[in-house]
Amino acid sequence: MIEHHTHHTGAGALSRPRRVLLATAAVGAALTLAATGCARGEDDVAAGNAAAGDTEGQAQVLDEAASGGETCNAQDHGIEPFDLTDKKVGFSQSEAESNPFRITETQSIKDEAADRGVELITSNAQSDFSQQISDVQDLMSQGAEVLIIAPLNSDGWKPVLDQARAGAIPILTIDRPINGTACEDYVTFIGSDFVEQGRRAADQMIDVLGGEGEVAILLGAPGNNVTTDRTSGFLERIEAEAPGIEIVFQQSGDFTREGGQSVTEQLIQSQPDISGIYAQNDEMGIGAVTALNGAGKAPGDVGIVTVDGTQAAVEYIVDGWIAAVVESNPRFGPLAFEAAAAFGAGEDVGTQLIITDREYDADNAEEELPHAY
Ligand code: GZL
Repeated sequence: MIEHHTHHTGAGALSRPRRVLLATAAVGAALTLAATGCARGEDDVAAGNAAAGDTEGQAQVLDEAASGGETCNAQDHGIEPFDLTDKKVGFSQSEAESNPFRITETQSIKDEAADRGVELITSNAQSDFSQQISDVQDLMSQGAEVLIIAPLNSDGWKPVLDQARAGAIPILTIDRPINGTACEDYVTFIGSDFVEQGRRAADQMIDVLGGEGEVAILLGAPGNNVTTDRTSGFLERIEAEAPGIEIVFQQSGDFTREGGQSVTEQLIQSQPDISGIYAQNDEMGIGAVTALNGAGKAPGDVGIVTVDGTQAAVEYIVDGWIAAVVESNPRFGPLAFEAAAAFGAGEDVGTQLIITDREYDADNAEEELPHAY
């Protein structure tokens, strides 16, 4: 189902200073401490959150040091330069908007389009990949001339890529990448560093367990890089920093609350004294809390670390159920439209733009709760 959002050109569209999103050389910088293989301490968490700046729906801080890849411009891509405010933009959302990550992500796109006076049409594939392919084809047949896609899976996009290329329709991917060739199949990927999120979750798990114990992983949905990257970053850091921690269970909860709850119910049957649970998103972590509570566990009995940064999960830190949450920032609207506008104006745009993610734990959850979504 395609929704139509038309807005009058706001003054903001003309007065906005345009930052060219050039990929800078990924030299070491404060925000990529963990990338150099060393664990993050509390002051690194505080420094990272401070650098994330004001993130309630405002323009996201680009983690320039983590952003890499080549640059791309309209000429390289074989597309005539354009003024974005003259174009109809199509946005394809992947998962059902029951997850606050998806609700916030879609709202960020809609808000930025309205702010810039850009005509927007949107679709939601309700977590069905074949539906998302036909959604994007429908957006193009409804006249979308620029596409912003939050892909459910990273592979299987060839029919859409071919159709978009034939129609000189630039694609910007947010949230998860589409496997293809930058500046041919898509202009840029804008998202988090999911491997880094896994490393940061491991640092938090090591901290809460004191480096000792048995840990279960609630894996995300299969078939996309978020799950594989959040797993590889976590395992890499645990192996490097905490030989006393053993991973004794890994099962997918499909990134949903119901999935997290049912997998955790199975887990505590087989491992009643599990020390820690790494849930690869907040929704599964919240489901895990429901299961643990139902099994008579108390807050803090199990060290839970999750990824996303939703209000319910950060509130669970305040309540003592969850130990830490690594943010996965969904507010891609400002960066996506800034990249699309710069690309249309013929400017160079980085082909991999990494967004800065906050971190929440017992030391800062109450104070930083307003940044949660
Ligand atoms: C991350 C995004 C993930 C979120 C989950 O960019 O793709 O998918 O972390 C969501 O909440 O299901």
